[in-house]
Amino acid sequence: MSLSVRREGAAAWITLDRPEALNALDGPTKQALVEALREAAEDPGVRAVALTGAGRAFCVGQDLRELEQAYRQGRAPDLADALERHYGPICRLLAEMPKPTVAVVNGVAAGAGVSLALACDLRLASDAARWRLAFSGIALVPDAGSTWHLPRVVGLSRAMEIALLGDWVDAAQALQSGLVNRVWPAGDFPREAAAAVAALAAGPTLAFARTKALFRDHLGTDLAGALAGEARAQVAAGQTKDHLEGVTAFLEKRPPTFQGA
Ligand code: T3D
Repeated sequence: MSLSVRREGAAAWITLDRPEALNALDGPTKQALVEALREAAEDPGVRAVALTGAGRAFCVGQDLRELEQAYRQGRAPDLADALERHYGPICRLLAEMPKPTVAVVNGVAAGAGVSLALACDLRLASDAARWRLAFSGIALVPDAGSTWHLPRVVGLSRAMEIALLGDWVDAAQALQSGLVNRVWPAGDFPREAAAAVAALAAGPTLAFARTKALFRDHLGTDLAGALAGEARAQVAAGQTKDHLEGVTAFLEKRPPTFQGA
C-alpha cells in the first residue's frame, strides 16, 4: 500500500508510504490520497489532518518513472489527466478542508511535494528537511497550486527566486522566509509535531474552518467585503457550543474543552 491513514485521537494522519522512491506520487498513491482526504473532510470525528512521509523524505513530487516508456520513446506525455484527476483535487481538498491541515515535513520535499505542503494551512518541519521546487529542472511550470500559494506564503520576490534559481532551501531559510511555521531538531520532531497536531485537533474546529475560509476568500476581497464576510461568519460562530464553552471556561478560570461543534 502506497499510503496509510491512522487516527491519533481526533487527528487523521495520512502518510505517503513509498520510502524506496522518496514518496514520489504515482497514480495509485495520488488516487489513494484523493480518497483519504475526501474521507477526512467528510468525517466529523476528524478535527485536524496531518500529511507526512515515510522514511527520509516528505515527498519528491510526481513519480517521474511512471511515464518512463513514453519519455524514452520521445513521446510528449499528456499531463492534463493527472492535473485534473489528481493534483487539482488534492490541492483543493487540502486547502478547503473544513478543519486544519498540517504538512509534517520530515525530510526532503521537491516538486509537487512542495505544492502539497503549500496547500496545507501550516507547515511543521524537521531540521533535516530541505526543499526544492524542482519543476524547472524538468522544464515544467510549478503546478498543483504552487503558483497560487507560494507567492502568498513567501512573497513574490522570494517565490521567483525559489522557482527560477531553483536552489535548495534548508530548514533555517525556510523558517526565515515563512515557508515553514516551525522547525525542530530531527530527534524532537515526531513528538513536537504530534503535540502541535493534537492541539489543533482539540481546538474549536468550526471556528478554525471559518477562519480558513475567511482568509482565503478575503485574499481577493476589499475591506468592506471582508468586514461583511467576518460579520456573517461571526454570527454563525457565536451560535456554536464551543463558543459557549470558551466563554464559560474563561469566566470559570479553567481551560476550555472544545468539541468541534
Ligand atoms: O509528469 C507529470 O505529471 C508532471 C508533473 C510534475 C510535477 C513534479 O513534481 S515535477 C518535480 C519532480 N521531482 C523531481 O524532479 C525530484 C527528483 N528527485 C531528485 O532530484 C532526487 O531524488 C532528490 C534530490 C530529491 C534526492 O536525491 P538523493 O540522492 O537523496 O536520492 P536519490 O538516490 O536520487 O533517490 C532515491 C530513490 O528515489 C531513487 O530510486 P533508485 O534509483 O534507488 O531505485 C530515485 O530514482 C527515486 N526518486 C527520487 N525522486 C523520484 C524518484 N522516483 C520517481 N520519481 C521521482 N520524482
